[in-house]
Amino acid sequence: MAFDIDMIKKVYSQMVERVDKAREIVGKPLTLSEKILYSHLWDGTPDKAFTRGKDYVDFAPDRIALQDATAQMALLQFMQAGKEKVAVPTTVHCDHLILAKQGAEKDLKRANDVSSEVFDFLGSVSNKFGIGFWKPGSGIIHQVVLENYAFPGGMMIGTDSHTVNAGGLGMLAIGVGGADAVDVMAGMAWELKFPKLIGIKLTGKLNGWTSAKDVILKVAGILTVKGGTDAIIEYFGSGAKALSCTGKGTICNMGAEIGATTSTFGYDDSIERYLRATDRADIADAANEIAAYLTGDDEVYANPELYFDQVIEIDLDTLRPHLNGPFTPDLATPVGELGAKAKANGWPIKVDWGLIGSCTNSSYEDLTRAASIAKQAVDKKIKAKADFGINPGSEQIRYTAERDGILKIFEDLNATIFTNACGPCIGQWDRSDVKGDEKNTIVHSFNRNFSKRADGNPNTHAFVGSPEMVTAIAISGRLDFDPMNDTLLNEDGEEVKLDEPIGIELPPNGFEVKDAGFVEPVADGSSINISVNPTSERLQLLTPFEPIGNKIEGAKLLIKAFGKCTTDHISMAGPWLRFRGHLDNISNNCLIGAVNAFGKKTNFVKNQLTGEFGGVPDVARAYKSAGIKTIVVGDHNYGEGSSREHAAMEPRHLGVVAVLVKSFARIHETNLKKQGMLGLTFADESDYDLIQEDDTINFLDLNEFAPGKQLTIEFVHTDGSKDIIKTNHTYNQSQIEWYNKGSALNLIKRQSA
Ligand code: MIC
Ligand code: SF4
Repeated sequence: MAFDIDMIKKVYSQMVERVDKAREIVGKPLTLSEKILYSHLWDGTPDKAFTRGKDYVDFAPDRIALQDATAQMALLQFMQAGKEKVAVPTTVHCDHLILAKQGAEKDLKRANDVSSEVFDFLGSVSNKFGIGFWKPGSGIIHQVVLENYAFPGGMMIGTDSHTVNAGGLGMLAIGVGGADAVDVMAGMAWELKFPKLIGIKLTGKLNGWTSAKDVILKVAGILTVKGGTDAIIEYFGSGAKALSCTGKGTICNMGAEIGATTSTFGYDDSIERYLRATDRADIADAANEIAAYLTGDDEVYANPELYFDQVIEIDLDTLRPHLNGPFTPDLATPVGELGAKAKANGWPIKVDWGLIGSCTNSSYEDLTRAASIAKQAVDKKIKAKADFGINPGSEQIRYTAERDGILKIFEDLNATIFTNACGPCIGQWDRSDVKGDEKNTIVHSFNRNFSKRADGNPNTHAFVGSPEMVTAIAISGRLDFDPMNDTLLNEDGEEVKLDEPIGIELPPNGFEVKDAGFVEPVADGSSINISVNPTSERLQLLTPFEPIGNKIEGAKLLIKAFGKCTTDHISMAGPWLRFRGHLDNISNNCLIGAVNAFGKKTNFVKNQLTGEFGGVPDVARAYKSAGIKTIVVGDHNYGEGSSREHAAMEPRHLGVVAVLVKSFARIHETNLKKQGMLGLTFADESDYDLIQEDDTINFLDLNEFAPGKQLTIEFVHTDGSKDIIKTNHTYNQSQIEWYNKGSALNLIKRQSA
């Protein structure tokens, strides 16, 4: 039986009336995305149509998921909101804090020792406030959500950008910062700009080496890392129906890499099969009763150009397997063409590691397809040239894969089976084969490959591919290997070829698990006390931010970031995940990965008070103690990647008042607003070039801060000359209130008091 089935039935019971009403108001057939959006309005039944890409709308999500690395800050904020219980079903998943080193058993034990303080804190806060708790080792948040909580037609938010994975089950699942989750946990509406809609029509059928992963690798190549910003991507067509539910999940998961608000698929047979296979026949039965409401209207899919803002068509019959990278997930190259490209660019051809799993690609189908390649290597006497590691997505997947002999196949290839957790995908990887900054190549089936992400080494060239392609490449040990055309030499000196992968969509003997790792909260948690040790280096209670006020004069430039500046550059993960619950300590990584436009070095900026250069956090702290406000300047898609609100809270804590960039990634822009800061964009992009290292900065009309009104900023250069520039912002009136009060949380606290 499904969790929270009554909630799901309630959603379905309202859906028919709300969708019918929306269709009448909008005056035309509806996409699935619109059906879900209009049936989740905070105000109930729709009474007006919204303008895509423009109107801010209040929504009522059905559920929330948090993972350990973001939950700490989210729950530290929620604890201040003055509530007894969470207002909607919520879960916490311990998956990001487990270092991959020696294999599952030892690694999990070590993590439970090293991070017991944090896990105990998350466990007791969950118990107190009625939150379901998934222990370390239970699996990666998005797999566990897909297996247990996602449902067609639902809307959820999660404090992780890959929450969007649940779109594979026909949901609108959206990644947010912790402060957004706090709103909903506290029983308030969740605000989102009504998204634009991109329709992707899939025709044909996947075949041979091509997998669901290649659909999204291709889409990333077409749309680039910012092409999905402020849009929902809806997949449809015969090719979509032919994909497995978990394959759909993979495609939706990596929608985060193109900045999409979320991605989704209409309810169909494969989704029904997955629901039944994961013991949720009750949801499948309920969904079948309103099936037409859980997918787009026929007219929409027949003439998509009339209903979507943009339409892309991909023919799965001819789609080729891809490898994307290095350093960015949208650099798409068909397998077979990578050798020449790598040579031209100096990317190492030798592959040192193949890694599969993660929240993106660890389904039963993924593992069986990869295992079918691994088995051939063993049978045909080929030794894997690269090291090989696997992070199963959940204990249920791991247990079932072990029972069915799949893990044994990988072990025969000398693979290390790591914990059911994020591991190397988030830099939780104690990699011993490469020393220092040595140039090297790895391939993985994860979603992100930003610089330094997996192992902290800026010279690790990471390429993203399907699990079966990663397996083949790892076996060959070469980036230019094309398993469709090339042969390998086996131990007997014979040339052998790998046959096409064969996968099994769902386990023929059903999923099985002994201890899934779930802890249900007590019914009444009011007597549970949460204590945070004041000397802890991992957890720190929050002190409310003071409002910045409407006078910013004499501010200094902390850093002008050059080029790609993701949340990994702003607040690195890996070893720093250890401080995610301690704002002051984690602030010591603030912007240390960003490249300074002056001098092109990382973590090396001028302190204008002394004329000396220092690390970004140190210089920021120097300005802060001198009572000087600072600003950060950046390029396009600033804050791409993670939902981590630390990337906003750290600069805020260190005295940064405004972040001025060419464009923002959606979640990060909201995170800045929530923490009571100014997130601004250049009205004229080329003004970025006017800003100099020693500038003194004055805001000229901040006292007139209002929706839709530009803000004017004066940059006074050291030679006495000035540039006065216009900046845009997207604050509405209530978001300006967050700024005025110092943060959104300060406002909630006032309201509950
Ligand atoms: C990621 O994949 O970058 C993460 C780590 O899961 C983040 C969340 C975090 O920073 O804790 C995300 O995707 O939001
Ligand atoms: Fe974990 Fe990687 Fe998925 Fe993020 S992308 S949730 S780090 S597995």
